[in-house]
Amino acid sequence: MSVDLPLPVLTPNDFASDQDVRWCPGCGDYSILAQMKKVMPTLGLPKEKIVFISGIGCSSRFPYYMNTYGMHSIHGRAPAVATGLKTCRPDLQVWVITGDGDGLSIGGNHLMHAIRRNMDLNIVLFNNRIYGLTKGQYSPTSPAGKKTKSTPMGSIDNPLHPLSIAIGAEATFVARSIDTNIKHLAETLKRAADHRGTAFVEVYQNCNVFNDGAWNYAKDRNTKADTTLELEHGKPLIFGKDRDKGIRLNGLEPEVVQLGSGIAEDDLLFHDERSHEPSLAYLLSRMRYEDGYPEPIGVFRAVEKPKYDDMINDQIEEATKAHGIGDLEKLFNAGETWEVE
Ligand SMILES: Cc1ncc(C[n+]2csc(CCOP(=O)(O)OP(=O)(O)O)c2C)c(N)n1
Ligand code: SF4
Repeated sequence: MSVDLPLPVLTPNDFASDQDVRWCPGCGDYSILAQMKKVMPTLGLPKEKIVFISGIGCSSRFPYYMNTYGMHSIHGRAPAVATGLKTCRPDLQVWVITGDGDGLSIGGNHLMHAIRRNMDLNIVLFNNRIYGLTKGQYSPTSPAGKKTKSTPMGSIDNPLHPLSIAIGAEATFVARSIDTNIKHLAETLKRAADHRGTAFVEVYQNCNVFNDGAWNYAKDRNTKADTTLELEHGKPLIFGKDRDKGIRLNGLEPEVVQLGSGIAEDDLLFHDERSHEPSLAYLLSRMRYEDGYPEPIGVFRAVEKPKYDDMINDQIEEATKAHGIGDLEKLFNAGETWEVE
């Protein structure tokens, strides 16, 4: 007979591993780790039900530092490993930790398919717009013109924008936060954890050694009210130090407008994170500081859709009912087989 014992009350410290953290002092990764440890005890899960799976990169050292199950896998393949695990063990909460290089370069294909399947995974992409671990080559999110050791004359690649990719693949939960905005970051991670289906979170993360200040415009206390816009479901898109600016739709383009001069709140675009049509969320993902827009932070999209892990396990159950439990050895040797000598 098994008895369900009440869960022990856990604290952030219970989620700290005994490993020495090897990130450079001042790296934004520390803050993401601290917020993750803070969020974990609020999930009501025992530690052994939580798994962190990463690829390769500084960010991908993350699982070592969490006192949960974890796997530092191979470059770009964390979504594939996580997909296998979550399918076989739907009772686990599975997190994927990746970087802009790991997730969008070598792992782009894997990331896209995990997202479009709506696996119940929480994917956190640490975006520092550089390859940190390999000492500062440009990454898929580096801006055009970026000078690095691998692009001494400036990058001529068009950068990828992680949230546009995720929304393009119709992710059911899409959010952005910033390493230094710790309250917002914790709330965003918590919402991702609570979402059923793929939750994709981009975190603006500073690499103070190889790309220091990449996100300063969005962090500087003097400018951030004008360069970012906090999304709130059902609310108009308003921003600015005096909350006197907004975003209006002009045809198919977002337009920055000044409130008051004949323009009222009702004229603005209202945020609807629950819209099943992803076009407006995509439009938000295209608002960039360099094009004169405030960059949205918060939840862009949060919709319900059937989950891949549920559907595949339903199919397995149905097939087992119809045909009995399969025998892999028998299957391998079924039909026409031959031996190569
Ligand atoms: C198959 C393979 N190709 C290339 C590398 C080299 N490599 C290691 S980490 C990395 C990029 C990591 O960048 P990012 O995901 O942005 O992580 P960060 O270190 O910035 O956190 C590369 C190219 C590797 N380890 N394995
Ligand atoms: S190289 Fe950059 S991303 Fe890597 S640990 Fe150092 S500061 Fe962080």
